[in-house]
Amino acid sequence: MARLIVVSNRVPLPDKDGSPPPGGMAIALNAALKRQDGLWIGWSGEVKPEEKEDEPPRLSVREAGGITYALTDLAQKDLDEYYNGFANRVLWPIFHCRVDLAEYARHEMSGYYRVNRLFADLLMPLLQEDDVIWVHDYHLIPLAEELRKRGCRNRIGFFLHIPWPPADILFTVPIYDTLLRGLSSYDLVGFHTDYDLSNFAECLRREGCGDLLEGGYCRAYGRVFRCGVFPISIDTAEFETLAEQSAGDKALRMTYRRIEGYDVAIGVDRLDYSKGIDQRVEAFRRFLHANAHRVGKTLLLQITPKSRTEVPEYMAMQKDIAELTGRVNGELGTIDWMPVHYINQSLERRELAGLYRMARVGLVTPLRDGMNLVAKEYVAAQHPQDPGVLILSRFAGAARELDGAILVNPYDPEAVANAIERALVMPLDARVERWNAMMTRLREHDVYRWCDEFLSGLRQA
Ligand code: ADQ
Repeated sequence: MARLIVVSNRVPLPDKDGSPPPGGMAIALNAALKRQDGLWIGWSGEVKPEEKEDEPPRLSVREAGGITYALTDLAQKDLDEYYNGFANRVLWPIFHCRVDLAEYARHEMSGYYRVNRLFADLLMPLLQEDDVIWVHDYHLIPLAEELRKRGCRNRIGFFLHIPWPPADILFTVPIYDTLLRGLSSYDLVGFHTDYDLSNFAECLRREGCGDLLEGGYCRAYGRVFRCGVFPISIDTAEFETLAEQSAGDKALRMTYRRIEGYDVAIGVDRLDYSKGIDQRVEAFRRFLHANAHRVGKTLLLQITPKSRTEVPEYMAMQKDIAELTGRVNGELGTIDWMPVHYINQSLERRELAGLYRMARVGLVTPLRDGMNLVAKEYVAAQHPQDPGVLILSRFAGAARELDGAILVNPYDPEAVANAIERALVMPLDARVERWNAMMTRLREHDVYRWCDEFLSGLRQA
């Protein structure tokens, strides 16, 4: 079997005993890499010391659990321009349809291409003839083109973890055509949903540079390559087991005792404007106003680790959400009850699974999301005989699959407020029926299947 090379901005390293870090995607990719004598290459997470900035980039290579990891440090300037700059202040907001938040700077765009060239330079000498390369996410769109320029003829696949935007939105990126052309150097380009794929095809058509062909192929910039829909998923069985175990875990029960007895709605998201956290808190406030009998009996548990703290929009958002939750708690809370529990912490997966299971409502209301794995984790963690109800934004990729959820428009706080009440009064048989439909899908389409389908698509490309 050909060797597999995974390239991503960050590389989830195994722990001291060689087990992969928690998280469905890392576990599935690790399994595939182990089978295929794999190599995972990316940024080490470390900044190059200033005195070494002019030295040529180097890879530090090590092996763990049958996989080779090749990591490079990046200079502060690279990080500022490529990661915090073009990737997270242009591509992330625009691909999430937040043109208003995008700040385009030419030097950052050059930094983005410079780091992609650096990755190509580092990878080229490691390549063997039959290696299959799988590139992940918006940080590395130009990588295949850079590898091709250096003579690489290997199969290269690309998977986009975030949504692909509609044409008029993409066209606000001043170098959108360079990005589109970059993707045409891959052999397979994968998206989460059919909406993303059709947005991509529309961009090519509008630009007059390509279109979809029969049988999952695409022609663009004179090259034919495969394009497909590969909805990412979770390790469903693992989450079911973790949630079951949490019921008998005494230490966890102690942690929960303060919220036991309340009807809990749970939100779990990285701190990011795409996740719609402030709109969700506002919807919860309106729900309490509209349903006086729920006051003192229901609470929103919002678990939100900070992310991308170097990007100014993220710092501002942290402050806004903290202020909003404070206002709602001040307005509606009493000495013995707080409506919103807002926690900026990262939790262990077993803790998350236990909290999902005790929450009667999973409130997953991003303004836009490539997939949203929290929605799938919430479903997998439910008790089969007494499942909670998932309220899901229609703008999350997961809404294309999880048809047992109550779908909502996250921009409409009254609709979300009504959905919370509907979820809380939903009879058991309706909850079980909805949950069964979603769980059947998640058991069949777990993260291992996602990984296998992408790799077999790439082999056929
Ligand atoms: P994210 O934007 O990070 O991922 P998501 O898919 O929801 O979003 O995944 C978040 C993961 O982080 C989940 O596994 C969740 O359990 C975990 N997590 C969140 N808060 C946590 C906390 N407080 N403690 C511990 N773990 C926490 C990007 C895209 C998504 C896409 C994924 C995968 O933005 O749309 O679904 O990649 O492709």
